[in-house]
Amino acid sequence: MFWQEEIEVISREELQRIQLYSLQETIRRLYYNVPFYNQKFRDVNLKPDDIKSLEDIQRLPFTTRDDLRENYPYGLLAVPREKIVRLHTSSGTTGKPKAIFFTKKDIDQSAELIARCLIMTGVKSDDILQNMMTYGLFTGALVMHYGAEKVGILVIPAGPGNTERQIALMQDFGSTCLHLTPSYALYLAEVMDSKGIVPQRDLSLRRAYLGAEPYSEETRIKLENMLGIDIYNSYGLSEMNGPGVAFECKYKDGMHIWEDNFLIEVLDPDTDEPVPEGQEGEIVLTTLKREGMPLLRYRTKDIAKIIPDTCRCGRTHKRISRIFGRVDDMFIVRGVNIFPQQIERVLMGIKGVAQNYQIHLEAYDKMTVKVEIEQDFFDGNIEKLLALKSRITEKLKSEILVTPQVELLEPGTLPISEGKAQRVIDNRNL
Ligand code: DLL
Repeated sequence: MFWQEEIEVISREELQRIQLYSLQETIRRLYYNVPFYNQKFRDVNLKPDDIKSLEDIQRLPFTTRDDLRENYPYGLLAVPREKIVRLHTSSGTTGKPKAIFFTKKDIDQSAELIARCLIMTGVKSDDILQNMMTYGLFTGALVMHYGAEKVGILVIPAGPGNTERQIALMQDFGSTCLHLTPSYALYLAEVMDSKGIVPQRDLSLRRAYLGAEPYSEETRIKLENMLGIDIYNSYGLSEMNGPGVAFECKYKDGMHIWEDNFLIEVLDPDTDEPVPEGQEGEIVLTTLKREGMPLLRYRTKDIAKIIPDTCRCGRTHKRISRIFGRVDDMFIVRGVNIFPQQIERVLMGIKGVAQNYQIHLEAYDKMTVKVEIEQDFFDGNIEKLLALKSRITEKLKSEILVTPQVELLEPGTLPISEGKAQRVIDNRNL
């Protein structure tokens, strides 16, 4: 089922023709309307007419998060301020947030992309979406909300938190779809379990859309089993509208990136050179349809790869893999590069591990993985507990090549997350 069949199954040649046209148009607007980009073009002695093919994109300057911060608040607008109808921000760990602006047309376009995503997963007019992302400056909830309304389904603007009320809403209104972060989904599943709610029996849920933070295939499988639903991965970032950049279809084998809206490059983060399809690298995105605040070659810092073949669903837009991690998420223990994702993948694949974990970095060579395990393990049988602990330690060691300290905790010990979880607590003085 398609939202707009024509564009979703368009031939690659035609898609590239549209991309080139949109790229040239975007560049012209940036050159003439945004002093920051005008200067960047001058720095490399480039005029809009020099861009004659999609490959020429490699001659264009990058845009970084720091560029967004330095031009905060209004410096990157490509239209008069009066044409802007919405602001979103994305906060990083340091400094000013990044401000992202939408014109009316941008709002419509982002809703259009979400509509494609939802329909792609089989949403029909009788579906009911409980939107458990945060409403407000974060893009997660509002962008999804407008897209779901465009499809014409009932949206429950629940926002995150108050998990018992969330479950009551699901029961009272028969929610069929959920939109939330994976860490909150893990907590939700745990609460349902502790209250004796069997989603398959007591609720009408069919699917959930999980995104805004990395999670592994193991977590998807665990949650699908606990909740008895299909879980679809959703990728996006505020700088590119928020959710709706790339989304899984019903085959759940990579996320289709809407290439008529976003030009994707996958670059080696060290050399900035493109890597071959199928190889991991940093995702770099250029907006092709943005009116208010187009961005050129934006360094997302997210690491993923393009899945080379075409998808069984018939859509011609390329797919990206799960996001492996962020370039800046990586930490080093005893000289070994480690991504939090690797630890998550191992933990969520081990029977007996519950839903929550945290990684504590204490010194250059000391890392503690605190992990909640199922309540049954605290029945006084120390051997069973120790066996689980050594299984977790061994499996982690074989994945990350260093031996972490492992601390087993009862469910409900670690802080819960209703939005993006903080998985790594870095106590080192680096
Ligand atoms: O998280 C937008 C969003 C909302 C996406 C709801 C999906 C669903 P930001 O707060 O700007 O925007 O954070 C963007 O989150 O660069 C990735 O590092 C990470 N991220 C987003 N989706 C995924 C995903 C929203 N599916 C940053 N898997 C991105 C892994 C993700 N990481």
